[in-house]
Amino acid sequence: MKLRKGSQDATGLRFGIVVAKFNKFVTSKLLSSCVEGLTKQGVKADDIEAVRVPGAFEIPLVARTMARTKRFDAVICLGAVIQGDTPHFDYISAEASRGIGQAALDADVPIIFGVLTTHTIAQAIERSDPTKFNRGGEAAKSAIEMATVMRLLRVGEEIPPGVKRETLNVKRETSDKTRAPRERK
Ligand code: INI
Repeated sequence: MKLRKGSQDATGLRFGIVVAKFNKFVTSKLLSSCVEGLTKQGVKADDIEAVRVPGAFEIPLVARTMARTKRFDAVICLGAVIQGDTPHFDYISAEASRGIGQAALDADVPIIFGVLTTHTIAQAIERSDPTKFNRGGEAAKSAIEMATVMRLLRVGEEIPPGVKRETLNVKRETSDKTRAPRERK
């Protein structure tokens, strides 16, 4: 059996983040822990681009748009949907999760679901706290793992079936040619 798995070495990887403004007291913590999680693993600050959106409902469209640019190895979605007295919570959380999953499949780029859906404010605070559940940091780890595993798989994709890797001049790592050019500043 050949077991393929990602790693936590994020050197040279680029990440997009979509973060909801709604419940900012929670999402700002998710954002800071997520960025810290990425940089700790070797991502350069210049290789992280974050976009704010009004609420979790707006996340999928922006995540899909970012992913489709192919400028990112993964896109991370951060938000906090907290249950209230009306069914609003159900609509927002269902649409955010469905839309984020669909966006990843449409764009063919990993998109990470770092949206908290909680019954109470206390639960949301606990989950965003870097000293407790640290969901922002967890989202960063998932993004790095998915980005690295997709790279491994994509190197295989470039080789036609039946052709041995050794007969080709293909390096193990994805070459820069397979990545979209960086934007000029
Ligand atoms: N957006 C959230 O991110 N979290 C919530 O808890 C929330 N609640 O409860 O209403 C919320 N609503 C806003 C929504 O995401 C949209 O921004 C709004 O409906 C405009 O489309």
